[in-house]
Amino acid sequence: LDGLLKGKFRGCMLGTLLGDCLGAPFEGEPGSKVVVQKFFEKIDAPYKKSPQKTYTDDTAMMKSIAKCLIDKPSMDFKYLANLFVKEYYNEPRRGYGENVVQVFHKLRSSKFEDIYKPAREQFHGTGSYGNGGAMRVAPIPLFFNNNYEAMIEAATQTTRITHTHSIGVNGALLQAIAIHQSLMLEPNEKVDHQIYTKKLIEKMKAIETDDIHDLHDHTPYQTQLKKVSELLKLESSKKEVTEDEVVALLGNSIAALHSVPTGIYCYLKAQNEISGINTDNPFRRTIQYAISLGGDTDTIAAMAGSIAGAHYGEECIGENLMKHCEFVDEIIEMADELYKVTPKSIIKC
Ligand code: R7I
Ligand code: MG
Ligand code: MG
Ligand code: MG
Repeated sequence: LDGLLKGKFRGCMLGTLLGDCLGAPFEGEPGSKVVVQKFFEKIDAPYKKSPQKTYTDDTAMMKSIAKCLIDKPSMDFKYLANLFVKEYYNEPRRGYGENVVQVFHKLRSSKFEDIYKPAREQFHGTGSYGNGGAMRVAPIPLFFNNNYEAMIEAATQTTRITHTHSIGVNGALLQAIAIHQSLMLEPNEKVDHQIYTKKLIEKMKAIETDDIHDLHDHTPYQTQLKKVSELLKLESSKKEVTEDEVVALLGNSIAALHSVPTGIYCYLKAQNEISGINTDNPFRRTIQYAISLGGDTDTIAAMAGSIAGAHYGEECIGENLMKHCEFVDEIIEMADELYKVTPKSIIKC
């Protein structure tokens, strides 16, 4: 059991890294199954030498969350704000969101006096609804796998350093909950997508309680998850759903509402074969399909990849794909360190 959970920590964090590195070259593109299949055929082959893909802000910020938990397992959010800012100023060209950099500037110039104030001021005081909170959250459900309430609290506070809009925060919570749910599964077990989405909807019911004043729908994530569930149900009755239909229904943008449920859909759909995606490996199928949707490819693949990695574990992540990504060894080391400081769990896999 010990080894199993350790492999799931690695799988989950590598899922973020690989989705990010392999998705980044396609970010902002319209999406094409054929082009992405060719790309994966090229890199998922032995002895293939090609330049490594670099990671972006998604992984950069996930690293900071993991480091914070490793250095301060009691969770020090001011320390985390410092790590985000330090990481950004060390390597500002990692493709950060256009507006989040203002938060880093303000945090630094205010000497971290109120770590939540700069994020609150974003977008004329509404806060950001971008997917930046969700994309980096993976270490939180790993570390708090044994304490759901603490996971929710920590995921909320880590997100609020940059994103205070309820859509931004609740997107990060949904992503954390999905990882947590998949961590509990047997690696070879196929999960029933109707039960899986129903559980997510129930948990979001407890979260989407406050009035969201600038939206007509006060339970937007539950609405999105119902669409995910309907799509998967349709497909089990052998209906083909095209990428265009998925994007039109669920979205593929940098908005958390239009990317977090999409990532969950990619993970669940990719448990089974997908036409035009030629691989037997469900981890590769997950990120390859996510990238085929176009749009915010690095982030949707990173989110879907971390859920898939939490389910299948590192065994499922192919050597060939890893060889094409920067920072793999460092992420494995971090996952192991995080595992070491994680309170011993009673998790049932
Ligand atoms: O959410 P964030 O960290 O960006 C993450 C994305 C991922 O795709 C990464 O891979 C990287 O490419 O960026 O950064 P933010 O700047 O807070 O939000 C991202 C974008 O979402 C903003 O630049 C806006 O375009 C949009 N956005 C909003 N637009 C209008 N009103 C976010 N919140 C709002 C809003 O309230
Ligand atoms: Mg990115
Ligand atoms: Mg971008
Ligand atoms: Mg992105």
